Amino acid sequence: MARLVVVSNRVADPRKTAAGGLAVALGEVLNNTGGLWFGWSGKVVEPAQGGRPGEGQVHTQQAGPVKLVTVDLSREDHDTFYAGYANGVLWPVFHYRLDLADFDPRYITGYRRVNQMFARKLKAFLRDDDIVWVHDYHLMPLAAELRALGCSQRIGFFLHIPLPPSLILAAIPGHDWLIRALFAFDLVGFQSKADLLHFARYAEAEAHAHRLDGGRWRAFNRTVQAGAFPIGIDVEEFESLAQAPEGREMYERMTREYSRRKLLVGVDRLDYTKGLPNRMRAFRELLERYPEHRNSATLIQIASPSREDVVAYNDILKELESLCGSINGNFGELDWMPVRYIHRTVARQRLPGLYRASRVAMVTPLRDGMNLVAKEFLAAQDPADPGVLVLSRFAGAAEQLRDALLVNPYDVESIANATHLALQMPLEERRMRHQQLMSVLRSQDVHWWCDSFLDALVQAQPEETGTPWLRL
Ligand code: GDG
Repeated sequence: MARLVVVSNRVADPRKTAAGGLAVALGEVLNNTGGLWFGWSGKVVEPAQGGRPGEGQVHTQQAGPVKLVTVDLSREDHDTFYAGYANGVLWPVFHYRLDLADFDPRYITGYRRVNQMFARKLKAFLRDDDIVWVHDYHLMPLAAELRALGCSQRIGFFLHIPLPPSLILAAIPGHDWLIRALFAFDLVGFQSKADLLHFARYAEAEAHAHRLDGGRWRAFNRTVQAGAFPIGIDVEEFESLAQAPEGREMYERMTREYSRRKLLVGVDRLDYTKGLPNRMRAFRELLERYPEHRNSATLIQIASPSREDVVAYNDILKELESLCGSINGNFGELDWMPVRYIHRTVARQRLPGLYRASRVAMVTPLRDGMNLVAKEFLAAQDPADPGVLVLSRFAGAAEQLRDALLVNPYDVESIANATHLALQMPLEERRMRHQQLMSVLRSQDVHWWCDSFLDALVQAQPEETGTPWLRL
């Protein structure tokens, strides 16, 4: 294969385990092709230090055979492109939360400016036969900007978060520009069939695209191929993490500590999409409705800090703290705390042990592109005595993981009932469900995801480039 160039908002060093499964999987292809990974350095430059909008210093670093290229952002660009448009408009709206979006017109200007800058800086590193793979909602106009500079490489895009139905998308000022920009890619990948359907409906109804064969749509003088490529995890890497000393030590410590209790686990970035308050209400409902779980069931909820400079995240933090406090205050005993809430990041090596010691995982996002925690929990289980996954039907993972206990995350009683079922599920049924779920996980793991996307990108039919339609 030609050299792979990955572009994403943040860049990880694929040699470090802490980077996670995605970085490891991309790292493998990057290593094999002597590839390049391009994105933001994570550094914000204040005006007093010379930070100017649309400009940023470029840093290069070699990570084995892979070149890491990163760019600094000025304060203005960070606040408008990253905090403003990406996380204040696209993140909430794509998760169906129009009520949380802030359509300040400065944000879209910053978003365009940074995508233009990324295109300019990246172009200097590109070779004619590179395959470029752009990731996520921060960079939707990147191919259009590269095409406007004359780049004709094969360029694919993968959206890690959901794509909402047209009527929600259409509420974004500039939505037509945003979706039109997707037509500058050769291949656009979504997490689920539902997201793909939303793209198809939007393309046909709003952009008047013609549907061609082979999952292709034609509009704006371009043809784009689109498909669902549900992201997976590195099952083997996760299984071996569970067997590694830190994973085992965590497992043994948790099983010893909670030998008289049944553990439930939740692991999420602290984000309003993850349905954390409703999960706590469901746990309270479980204790109210099914008193046999009092003095027995303990929910460990890891809520790792994220995007703390965005206001909506502080609201969710306060709500969660108050719910946990009131559950522990009302139900707790001297020797039993119903909820253990941890607002910190736990080392990745310890997660598999925690998952494996838990009888139930509560994965109840209100909306999620995929949700990798659901998959990691399953991969960490002991197949002879596995735990049960309670999973939101609105996570992309629910399309694949039909043998989980699927719940409506808005319906607190139904989550409580499913959790009760999960806690009581006989061994035979737990094993059967786990076996079915693992066969899905293994057949569509992160390597399958990477290979099938890149195969489709390589095979996508080449297109005319640099059309004036795409000038932004
Ligand atoms: C986006 C989409 C899509 C969490 N807390 C800790 C920790 N984590 C790790 C988990 C998992 C990852 O972070 C979270 O992945 P998710 O998929 O659950 O969610 P997002 O972060 O929102 O990811 C999502 C994903 O992109 C991939 O396409 O599935 O839908 O929203 O790996 O284990 N890791 C460590 N400590 C923590 O405290 N080490």
